[in-house]
Amino acid sequence: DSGVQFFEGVEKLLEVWFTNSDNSNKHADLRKIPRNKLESILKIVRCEIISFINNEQIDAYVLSESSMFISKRRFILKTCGTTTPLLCLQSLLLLVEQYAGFTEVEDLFYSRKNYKRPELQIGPHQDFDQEVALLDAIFPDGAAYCLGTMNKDCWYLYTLNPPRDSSINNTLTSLDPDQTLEILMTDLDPDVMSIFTREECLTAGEATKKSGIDKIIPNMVVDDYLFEPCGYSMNGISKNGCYMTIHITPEAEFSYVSFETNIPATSYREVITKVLDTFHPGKFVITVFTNQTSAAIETPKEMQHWPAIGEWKRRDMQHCCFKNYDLTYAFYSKFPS
Ligand code: PUT
Repeated sequence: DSGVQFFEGVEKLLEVWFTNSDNSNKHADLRKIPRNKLESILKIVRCEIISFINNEQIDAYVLSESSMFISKRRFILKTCGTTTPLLCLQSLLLLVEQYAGFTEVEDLFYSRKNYKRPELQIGPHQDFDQEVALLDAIFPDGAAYCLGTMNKDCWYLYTLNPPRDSSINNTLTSLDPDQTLEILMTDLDPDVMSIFTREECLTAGEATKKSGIDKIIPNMVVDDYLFEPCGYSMNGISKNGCYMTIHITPEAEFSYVSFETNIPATSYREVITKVLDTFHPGKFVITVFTNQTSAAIETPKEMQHWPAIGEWKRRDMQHCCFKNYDLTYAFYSKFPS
């Protein structure tokens, strides 16, 4: 025992899209939910807001445990540690109806990597079955998946996948282009991780520059935070509503870094390479969601041609087709585990 207090960097990620089935309220907007109501939701989740930036398209919050992004009809909550995001779901749905003016959940994604120490989590987050039971009680069309190796590194997903009926026009289908890239990294280079400590950097801005995070997706407005004595979070947003977010648990015994963005690109090869060159992980999971109108629609096909990325070899790859999205999951590592 090294005496270092364990911290679970692996996040639970909830993304919910809302709509009005009959277009009844053009002024519906999730950003109408008052700040004190958001704070009460986050209390249920066991975290709090520590910083905020916004523009016309998106509100971005750095939380004590990761991030929250709110735009007109998309709500994203990403929380690490022993937070309990699924416990706030019912209250969130009520607030959305009461304040934001949406009547329907159009799409929902709840995902996470396997934890390093699942036994330290609080119910229902100790195992995926419990999480699924909670979600199934709310969503009749929910579908649960595990991608990757169930006894080693894997990634869980719960999403809405209603049975298709070609005779009915699905009026809820969104045509807005959308895509999400996530890279979840473990066993990171200790020399890179030491940047994200108060011993090596006095400010978050210094860590952002020194690590090269500012170069991964340039020209974003950045809100970064360096924790005491170590740990780092950043949100980046751009005028068109795109976001990026990075969260770092640097301790060698349980190092973890997550990267997520929704920037459109015809290929993610460059951004993935930049992320890997910045953090030097031992292993990582990549997930890419693309909908029918996304510029990144060819990414799943392109990824089939990446049996290796630099020094990392692909150990696993899976592809799923959902209601509105295609999903590609891949796991890479330097060494076979
Ligand atoms: N994290 C889920 C992403 C879905 C597509 N935006």
